Amino acid sequence: MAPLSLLIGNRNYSSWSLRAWLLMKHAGVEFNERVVALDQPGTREQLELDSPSGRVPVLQHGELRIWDSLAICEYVAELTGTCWPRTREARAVARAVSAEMHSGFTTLRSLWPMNARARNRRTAVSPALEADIERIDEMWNDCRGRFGAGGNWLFGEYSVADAMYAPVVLRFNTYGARISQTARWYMASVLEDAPLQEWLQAAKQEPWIIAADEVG
Ligand SMILES: N[C@@H](CCC(=O)N[C@@H](CS)C(=O)NCC(=O)O)C(=O)O
Repeated sequence: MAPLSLLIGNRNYSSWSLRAWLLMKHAGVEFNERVVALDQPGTREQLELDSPSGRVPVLQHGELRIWDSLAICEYVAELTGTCWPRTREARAVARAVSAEMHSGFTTLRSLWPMNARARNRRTAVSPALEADIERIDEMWNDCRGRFGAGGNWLFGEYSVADAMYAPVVLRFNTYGARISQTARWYMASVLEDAPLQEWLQAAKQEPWIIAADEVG
């Protein structure tokens, strides 16, 4: 098989990169990674060379380029025959929660940007932000309650849904979201995850600061 190469943004700030990277780690596929520092002089030009959308992540496999986190997850799922729950009902719900993350929660994403190294940041919690937090809490409870029996993840075994919500766990951890006991328990599983820990260690070594994402 041709080598897989994943282009990612700064580990500290690039939540979409984290999703694709984590899923690939959990799927056990070998890949090279290349980092482009976001929000620097020259970033735009570099992204225009490497990414059809001008965004990261981008997975390169031979001549094929895939330039969206969820599409990368789907591709890796097809390559490995893993990454989605085994039963049809669980798989459908996992796809729905993953799609809801991919297309939504814009208030959470803008008011609480991912800042993996930051701790004890606090902001005002607007009703719209509270609604996003409540919806995610409700979803995690629903997935764990209906499908979580086989393991610590949303659908028991690790799936694309867990990769999609990992940056949300980091946000909740940074800004101190008030959430249910089940959601806190799920967050602990995510924060102890070895690949996530590897990402966080690397994020700590990065020299770049994106001022707009230093909130709270
Ligand atoms: N829908 C895309 C969103 C990708 C995205 O917005 N990536 C951000 C980084 S997390 C980016 O590349 N921004 C370009 C920039 O900051 O110049 C996906 O799921 O991959």
